[in-house]
Amino acid sequence: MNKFATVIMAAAAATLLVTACSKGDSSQIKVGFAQVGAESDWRKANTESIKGEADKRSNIDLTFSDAQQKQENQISAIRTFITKGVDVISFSPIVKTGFEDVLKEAKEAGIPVVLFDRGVEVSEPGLYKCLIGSDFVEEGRRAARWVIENVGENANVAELVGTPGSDPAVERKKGFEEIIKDHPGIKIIKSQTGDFTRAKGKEVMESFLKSPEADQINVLFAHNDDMALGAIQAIEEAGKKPGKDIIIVSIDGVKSIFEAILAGKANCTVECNPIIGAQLFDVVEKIHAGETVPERVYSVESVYDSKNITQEVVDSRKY
Ligand code: GYE
Repeated sequence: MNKFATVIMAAAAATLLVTACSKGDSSQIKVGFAQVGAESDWRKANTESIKGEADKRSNIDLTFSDAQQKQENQISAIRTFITKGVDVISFSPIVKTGFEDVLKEAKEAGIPVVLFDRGVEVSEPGLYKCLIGSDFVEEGRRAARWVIENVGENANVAELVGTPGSDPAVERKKGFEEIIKDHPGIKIIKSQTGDFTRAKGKEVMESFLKSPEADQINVLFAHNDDMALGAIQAIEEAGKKPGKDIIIVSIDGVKSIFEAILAGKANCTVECNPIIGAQLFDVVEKIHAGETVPERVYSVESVYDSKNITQEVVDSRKY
């Protein structure tokens, strides 16, 4: 073969490669993802991680749907994915129950499901391949241990609960209570949902601070940073000092709570990693290739407070 022909053939091969991998191509793995919504900084970072990772991988054709925190929207998005015949379905279940029927429909259609970030309660095994995400019970335990080590054996805790019935809200509460049950001086004296949002967190904290127990509250345990950030505003508006009069412990580890900790207005955040898009598509690719995947994949996380948060840590935080 002469040099010219070799160049032409190499160019043709390169074009083929590019075409074979371009988005919308039938050789790609079609993934339907049904997201919870955009309720928190954590969720926004998580969405970016999913979309960014899909963009990077030329073999992935992602259809992304936002359920705006409504389970019915999420279920109908999953049904649309089934009708479209995607290769893999993934979603972050808004709540733990109520997905059994649609999971069975996916199974009957032969479409594997990867649960992402949050788990579900189902009565039979085999309705999903894998759950990728954090250990929420452990996050709750870590928050409680921090309170015991840093506040001591006496604390009156106000709790801002996440979305009722959601995996992180149920399990974080469980983990926190599991640890404090052996410490009788630590009591949860107020507990209400703030639905994982800043606005609701503020509203509920305002009501806690107007209640007869207001002056007893010396610790706030918020199931996520956004609710804690809303509560900080409420505490300041009530003329108290967040981080001092009321010690604030929350979960996620978003940049804004790091800033609040540096400013002395919050005290501790238990990390919950939202940057798990790469883990998702690694699992998707394996399933598509017919490989077996573990039923549970955990994210790697730590605990942050004023001892390990510096300006550099804040500046390098991506979410
Ligand atoms: O903690 C919260 C978000 O499911 C882990 O959902 C996630 C939680 C996260 O809205 O901020």
